[in-house]
Amino acid sequence: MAAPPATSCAAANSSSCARLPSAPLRAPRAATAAVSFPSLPRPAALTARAWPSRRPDVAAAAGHQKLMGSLTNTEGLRFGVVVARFNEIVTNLLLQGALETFERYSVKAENITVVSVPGSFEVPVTAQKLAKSGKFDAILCIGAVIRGDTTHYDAVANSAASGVLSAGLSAGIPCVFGVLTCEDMDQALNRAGGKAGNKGAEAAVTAIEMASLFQHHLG
Ligand code: INI
Repeated sequence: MAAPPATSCAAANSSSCARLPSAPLRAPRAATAAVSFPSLPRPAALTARAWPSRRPDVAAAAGHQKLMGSLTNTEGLRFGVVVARFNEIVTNLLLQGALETFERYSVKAENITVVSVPGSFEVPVTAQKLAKSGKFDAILCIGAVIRGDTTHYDAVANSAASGVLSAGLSAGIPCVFGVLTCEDMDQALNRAGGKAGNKGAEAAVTAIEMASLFQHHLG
């Protein structure tokens, strides 16, 4: 996996700066809690979209306080990961990308709980239950909704998106949307470690930043 770009940050509070580690992955740790998954091929390199912006820090330059989650201070952050088994060939790749990313950012395996559910429709209620348990700083939701010949796709995709949103709003805990909504399996695989990167990995970066923001600044 290619090393992510380092970033600079003009914010006064250095804990808000997101400098990404350039060190290679450490040796794999023991499996995370709850479920075990078969070994899978490595996902492709992450795309740049999830990385912190390199643009000038307007708020800090103007003297305002700027709050932003850190990707480096992940000590003690706890994550729930809800993963749908429907289209499992895709969701396993997304999960793998997410777990590798958590490890890369030094989130301890014992602080990650993976919960497996039948389909993306079941993700929101599970995410809400975890988010309200008080045991997690953020919930990462993973699924793959792929358009078929029926309108079921729209119902599942819309329910997953609005459900994950309302889970986060009602619990007051970040619930991150790592559910792919795709036209076909090719498109889904491209986003699960293929040409378009790994959206599970990108969603994990978002979950870390949001968990840190809430833990360190908005708690
Ligand atoms: N679930 C998915 O996660 N992805 C899909 O593409 C999908 N489609 O297209 O049907 C899907 N359906 C199952 C759904 O999530 C529920 O498990 C089911 O309706 C039972 O509630």
